[in-house]
Amino acid sequence: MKYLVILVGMLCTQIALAADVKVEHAWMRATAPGQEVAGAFMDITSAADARLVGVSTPAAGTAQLHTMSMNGGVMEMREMKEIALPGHKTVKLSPGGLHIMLFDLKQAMKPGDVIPVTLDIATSPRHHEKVEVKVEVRDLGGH
Ligand SMILES: [Cu+2]
Repeated sequence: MKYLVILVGMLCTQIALAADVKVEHAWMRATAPGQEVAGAFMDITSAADARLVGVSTPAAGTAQLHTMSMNGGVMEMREMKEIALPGHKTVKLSPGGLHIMLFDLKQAMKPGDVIPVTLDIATSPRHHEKVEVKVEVRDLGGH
């Protein structure tokens, strides 16, 4: 079923030249001293079927797309090659689910900081759009 959805999405995006992607509520938690890995979260809505295929930021050495799920009572995280963005549907990257994982953070993330993150979104097999997102660092008192 998942493959069918992806295939249909690819057919549809042939005619969509601009994805018109909206990103809202982009945030991450403030980091603890010495913490070099953190998740980033946001709501992504694309006007047309598209795929999030990459992410980068000057604030981290590496950024990956991740998914999290329960497996035999244990939370498991794994890297995704891409995240489908069905047209007119808001895809939520959130704690415990899909997320962006930042590795090798260059500096401590303090509440109020704003981290620039670039999303690489494929709107068709040949067309990519770079979407600049400002990720707000929040203190949720979790440390
Ligand atoms: Cu992760």
